[in-house]
Amino acid sequence: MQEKLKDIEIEAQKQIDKAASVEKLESIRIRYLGRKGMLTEVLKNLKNLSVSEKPIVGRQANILKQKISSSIEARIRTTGRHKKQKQKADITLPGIKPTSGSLHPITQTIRDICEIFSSLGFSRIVGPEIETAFRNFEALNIPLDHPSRDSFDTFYLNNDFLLRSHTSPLQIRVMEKHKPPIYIVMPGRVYRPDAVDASHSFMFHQIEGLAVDKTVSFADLKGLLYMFAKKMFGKDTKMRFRPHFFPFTEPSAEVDISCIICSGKGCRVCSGKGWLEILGAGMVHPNVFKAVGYNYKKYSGLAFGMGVERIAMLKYGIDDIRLFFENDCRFLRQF
Ligand code: 2U9
Repeated sequence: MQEKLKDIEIEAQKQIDKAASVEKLESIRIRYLGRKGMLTEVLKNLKNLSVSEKPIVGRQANILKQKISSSIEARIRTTGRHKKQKQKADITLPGIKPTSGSLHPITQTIRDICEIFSSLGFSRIVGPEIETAFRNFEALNIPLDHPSRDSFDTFYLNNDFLLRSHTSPLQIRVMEKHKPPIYIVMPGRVYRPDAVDASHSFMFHQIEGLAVDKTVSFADLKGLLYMFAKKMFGKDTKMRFRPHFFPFTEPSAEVDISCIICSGKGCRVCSGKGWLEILGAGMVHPNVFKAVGYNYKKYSGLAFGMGVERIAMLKYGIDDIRLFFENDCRFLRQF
């Protein structure tokens, strides 16, 4: 009986090695391991063996059963892979669509804003986030003892360098190097000592603009920003200027647009006022021109600044600034 088992093993292995299809292997399984298969027959006939032979043959038959079964499985896997590789060449199968990402809403908003100013003759420039205290404050007419410095005084690296609190020091860099005419917009990250909540973040993005030329006027500033607001928020957008104070511009204004939700009637988004503040602006202060060595009698300049997150929140109806920085794909996928 033990010899018979050896013969079965050799023969089964030969057939398994030769089998070239899953169907063929299935028929081998039936032949050896099926209900009427050779090995099943051996096990059924155990009862006719002697008491001493019975456990030995039983154990060997079971081991062989396991061996043949594993051998068939292994062969199925290789013939299966062979088959799959062949199927790869089936060019009639539909393709697998790759998932595509999209631009972050802040990146998208920066691009939208810069494109509008580019169509109005402004060049986009970027600069370092680490700045000198001189360019971030003194050159912008914010001396050490100025009260407005408190809301900007931010992340110092040492006595002289800090993370910029606005992109304005970049305008200083440009004016230090170049003579007018200058027409530039500057997007970038800025840092403030603000506690994080739904509308504040210690880091956010700004876009500032600067135009310096021989005859730049407040009328140019109004016309430019009105054009921007219509292109960004729709052609029926209205705009108003409210007098304000900034150290680096004089005169200065805060600029509102008619509420994009209620068109000025008053709603929850505009707190019933009908207006939404979108940016600050003004004419460049003579002290700023002095700091960069420009003749303030020869040149005049307009400047403006806006928070990108605020613009994106208004445009897309987002009520919490933190959503921009959490990297939650459920939020980001909507853009
Ligand atoms: C130079 C001269 C003048 C840039 C300006 C504002 C007004 C302003 C705020 C809007 C919201 C900052 O992001 S925010 O918190 N900005 O209101 N910015 S005028 O004026 C300059 C800049 C550079 C050399």
